Amino acid sequence: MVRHGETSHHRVVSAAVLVVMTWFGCSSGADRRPLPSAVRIGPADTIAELVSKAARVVPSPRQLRWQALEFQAFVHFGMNTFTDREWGEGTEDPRLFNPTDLDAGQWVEAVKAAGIRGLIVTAKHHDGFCLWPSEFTGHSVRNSPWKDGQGDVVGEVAAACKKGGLKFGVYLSPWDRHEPSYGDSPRYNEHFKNQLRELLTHYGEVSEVWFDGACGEGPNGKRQVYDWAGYFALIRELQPGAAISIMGPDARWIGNEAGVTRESEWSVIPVVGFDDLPDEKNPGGIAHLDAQAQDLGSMERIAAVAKQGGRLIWYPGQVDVSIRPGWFYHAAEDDKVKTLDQLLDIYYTSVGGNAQLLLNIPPDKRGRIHENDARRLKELGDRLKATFSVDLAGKAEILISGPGLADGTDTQGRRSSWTLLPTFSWDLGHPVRFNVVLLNENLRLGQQVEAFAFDVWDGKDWVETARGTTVGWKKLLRVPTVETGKVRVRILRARGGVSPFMQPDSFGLYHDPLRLPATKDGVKP
Ligand code: FUL
Repeated sequence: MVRHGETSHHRVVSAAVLVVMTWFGCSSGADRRPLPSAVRIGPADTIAELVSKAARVVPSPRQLRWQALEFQAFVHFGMNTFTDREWGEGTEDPRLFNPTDLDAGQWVEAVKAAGIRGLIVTAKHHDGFCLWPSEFTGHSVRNSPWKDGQGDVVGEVAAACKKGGLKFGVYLSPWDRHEPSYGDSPRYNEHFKNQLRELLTHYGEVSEVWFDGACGEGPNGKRQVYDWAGYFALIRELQPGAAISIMGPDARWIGNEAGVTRESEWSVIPVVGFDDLPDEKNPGGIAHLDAQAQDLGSMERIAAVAKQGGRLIWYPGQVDVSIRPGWFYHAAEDDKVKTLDQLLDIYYTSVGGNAQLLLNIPPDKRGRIHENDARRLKELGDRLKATFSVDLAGKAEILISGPGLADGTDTQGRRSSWTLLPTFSWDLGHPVRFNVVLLNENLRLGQQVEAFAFDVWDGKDWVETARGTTVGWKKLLRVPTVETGKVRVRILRARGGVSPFMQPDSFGLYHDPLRLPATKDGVKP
């Protein structure tokens, strides 16, 4: 539990602070039970009760570690790299897999240059070809000419990640177009768990297991009933630290493959149904939700789900997007690598929009990240470093005011709970020139902010420069370049005891030296 006031790198000065701290204390820790990562909601809950339940849901320690990674690399590599396809049939000859110069160390260095902290490799894609010498199929590197069948791509990648200080994760496609037992549900589930066991026991620490939801079997295709609960339990047993993403309980798909986040990304998500509340021993099954819906977590949405009966879970978003049009390498796309501006837009709206960014960079037939992609990754990393290495807010003094503004009514006037809406002001001591603002919430106390405004002092008055909705793990605002000695954030709507900006690194001002002044994207909510 954060002890307010002690951990802040900003000096707190205000008479009002005592009031606010008392309120923080009441709202977050009055009863000393740990905050839950899931709660039930039902038709009997009033709006005020739903608001207070939503305010109390927090991430598991595993989810918090996952969120802190912020930016990971996805690496699609396999049979498709050699057949120039996106989805293989499962009938490809393993002898086609033959990288001439595979260098996992080069992958790691290339992605680290962008500031990436973890890497997830496609150990098996839908075609069933395994990048490790699985004992449970012949459809693998073992029957390829690469290293005379003695090679292990997964092993080389895991070792390179360890050496380079990157977290290591695996993508294992549940849909398998090669495996003969696929469709014979119990047999395939056994097979799949055997493969999972290999991946989770032979390669050291695995930080994430990524389960894809795609299945292209048509109406006459094979029908496999996946044993999700069994897969999850095995992962919890063998790699308790690993997050299970997408078809899994720890992180949800953002809903598109274009790198687009919602304006309001909530990590507290209502899902229909009273399935067992997941916990560490019982990760439960799949949470059924429409990951593509525009509104996943507003109070309106929570109220609608409560009417049917359900639960609120902590379920943060992950943005998977490729640096090229395809997920796998195609020489024809060498000049279609996303531009630096496109990548920056994606970075600011995902990492800076309460989501994790999983950027796919597909190695080529040599088994290396192509020069064009590597160059772009380096440009991205350099630009982010130039922007974020100095926090211009430094040791600014923080002033908290406005706790008397106690009105928790939402825009439709439907909310009856009382929410205190503070204003946080920073006196920078001297004029500072910046064009990026960083805000974050202490997620250990849940996600609270529903709307805020950012103002700068122009010497005479406060001028509103940006407005936003959710904050969550991190909100990055790109604002027009401005020079000022005072800034403030007004919380306009919140669910519970908001405690943003009270910890180290929870507020920052930065200057992107290469941003053109007053561009169209000047103010990004
Ligand atoms: C999709 C797959 O079908 C694509 O091939 C790719 O792996 C992407 C990340 O997920 O569902």
